Amino acid sequence: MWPYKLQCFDCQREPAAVETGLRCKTCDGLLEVKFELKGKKKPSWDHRQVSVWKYRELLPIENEESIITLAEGGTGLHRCTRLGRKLGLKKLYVKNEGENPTGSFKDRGMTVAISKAKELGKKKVLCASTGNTSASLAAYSARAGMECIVLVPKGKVAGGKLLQVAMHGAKIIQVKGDFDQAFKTALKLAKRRRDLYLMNSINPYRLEGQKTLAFEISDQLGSKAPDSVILPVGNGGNISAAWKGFTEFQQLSITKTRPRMIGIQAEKAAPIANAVKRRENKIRLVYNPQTLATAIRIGSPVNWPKVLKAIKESKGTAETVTDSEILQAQRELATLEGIFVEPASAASVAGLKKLRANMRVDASETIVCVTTGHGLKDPSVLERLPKSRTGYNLEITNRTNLDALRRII
Ligand code: AN7
Repeated sequence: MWPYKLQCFDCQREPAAVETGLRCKTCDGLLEVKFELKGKKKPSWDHRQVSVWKYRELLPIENEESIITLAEGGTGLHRCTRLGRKLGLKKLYVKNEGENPTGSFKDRGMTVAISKAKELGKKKVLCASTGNTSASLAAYSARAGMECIVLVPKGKVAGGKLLQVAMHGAKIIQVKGDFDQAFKTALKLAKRRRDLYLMNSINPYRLEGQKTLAFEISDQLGSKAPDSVILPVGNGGNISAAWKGFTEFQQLSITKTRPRMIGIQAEKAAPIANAVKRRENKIRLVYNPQTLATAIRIGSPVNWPKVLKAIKESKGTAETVTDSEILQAQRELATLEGIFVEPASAASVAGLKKLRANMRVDASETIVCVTTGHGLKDPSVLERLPKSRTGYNLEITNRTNLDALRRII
């Protein structure tokens, strides 16, 4: 690990004794890990396999013995020629984060944050979640031998995710309300109970793990940053972490350029995309956010200042998509490319389609859509598939012959 400091994202102060704090003591701003990269050269890591810990010099863990890992990162960057042709794009890639150990991008951040928790001597970890964060935390805390408590919005978490949390033995608290209320409760709890360490993306160490998404994309493209990166946005941790990653690679002269960062939200849960569209530098909270992409059903995203800065600095943009656009993109990616992602993840592809239709991305651009979670996380989508996709009935009797299938095959 290279030396780093914890710093306030807003007032740039270095608050004292912040190792366990989650906000700046002076101005209540978000915290950020800062590595001093001036004059530094790329570490000699080319011989290491692509993974989160390949980049350990740029991760804030002091002792290698503290590392808790399930082999995260190293996910595929898949060239998508069939989908690309349909959208009139020459160089379209999907970075499929569903290939991580618990099936979502959250594992990148969790391996780093749980390792930090261990370094800090924490025994109990806590998060509020729309599903994936809790599934990931439940797995990593089990691996670390720590107690885990998760707060989830009752009845609004996809079945696969809830199964994961239950299987790993975390304590599940079902909150009557949505994610934003669950998160508020978790924040209060973490303030009151110092023995509980909050692992949401307000935790700056988690975002350090998540920035490796940008490192891997650049490495997989041969030390080149793409022109545009498109991600689904909920709390905004991932898009801001990816921007930090692209920035650090440019500072180390590994890449020459940085991509446009493009965030996609569901139409009725879009505080950040709406602020970008209105050219406002603050968000307006969305009360009672709605979308079938439950992972990004968030109206009060904690990382919004980081997201708006990333989009502005990168000359990026944001867009909204409807639930039916999301479902259609999910099916297209699955049928054209063999990549099965959960609805929230398909929002990035749905957003790309919309931007392309409005000529806001060029045919020759190198574009990376990040798909954040595996399709098996949310089996409820089966009920929304057209009948033609869910099969035909065949009764087998003594007299059945293959002619019965002639109409279909
Ligand atoms: C599949 O699990 O917030 O913008 O509590 O599960 O970094 O919040 C999940 C978020 C995108 C949004 N795609 O990422 C949680 C949670 C999937 C997700 C996002 C989430 P951020």
